[in-house]
Amino acid sequence: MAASSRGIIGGFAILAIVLTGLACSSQDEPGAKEGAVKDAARPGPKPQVTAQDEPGAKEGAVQDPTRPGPKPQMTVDLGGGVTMELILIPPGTFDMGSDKGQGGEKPVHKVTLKKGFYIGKYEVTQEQWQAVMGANPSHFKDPKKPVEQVTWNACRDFVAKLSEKTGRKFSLPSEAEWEYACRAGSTTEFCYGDAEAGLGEYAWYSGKSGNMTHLVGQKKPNQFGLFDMHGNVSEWCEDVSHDSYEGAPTDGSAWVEGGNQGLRVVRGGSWSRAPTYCRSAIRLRNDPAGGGDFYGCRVVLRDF
Ligand SMILES: [Ca+2]
Repeated sequence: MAASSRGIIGGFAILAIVLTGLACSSQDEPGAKEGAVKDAARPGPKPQVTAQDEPGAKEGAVQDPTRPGPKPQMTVDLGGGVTMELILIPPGTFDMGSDKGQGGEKPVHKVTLKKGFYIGKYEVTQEQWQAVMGANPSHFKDPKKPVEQVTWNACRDFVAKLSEKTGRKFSLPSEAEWEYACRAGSTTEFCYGDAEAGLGEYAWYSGKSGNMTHLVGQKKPNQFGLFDMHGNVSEWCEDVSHDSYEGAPTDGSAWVEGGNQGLRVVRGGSWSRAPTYCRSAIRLRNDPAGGGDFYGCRVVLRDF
């Protein structure tokens, strides 16, 4: 009897170890943290699949194309055969910043985005900029390359004119929206992990870019299905630059009070930057009237 009991107890112990092991491996996966959408964090290049759940959709829910609600992707017609694709990012909570990064990336703090939002699947391209603004200021000319040599001020003009043209209210992303979208459930230095060695699969960056921009969407997307969040062109965000996250909003809104009012934030690094400047948490900044051939943007749509 005693031996049998030990056997049963032993069996439970083994089961507990197995379950514990499973729990640990699950937590190690990107997206296993609170608020992350599990489907969106699954490995594998299935962005369309990962983004199909609507905000608040339960894991494993069967997709029903007839049910009401925002669609996982949206295509905006800009006329002349030019379109812009957006991807719906689900609401959630994430840890913004990095304890291992530069001062401005600290302290790591929780941010909760209560509502989903659409964000550009790609950086704004030159043909999109041309369709909205009637000109193309870029140095590395190609309709399907990201627009560059655009200032923060010019990008604000772009989203205003894009809003007029389409009747939808577009904005530049907040830093929090940008980082949440870039991380796509990951807690690592890059959307795929910590190793700089893997960056070439996801990004055009210094030493691997041929010292130029590239057509958008050529590298792997992140788990939300977004391309070129790391590298290609750095992306202007709405926020004023702050030297740290002390006092930062925790609701995902742009931080435009206080700080260095003469500087705006750029995110994600570019074709001219080393890997560390392409990390998910890195915060760079510049004069809103400044810009070079490594500054571009990506749009968000919050009202839908
Ligand atoms: Ca980029």
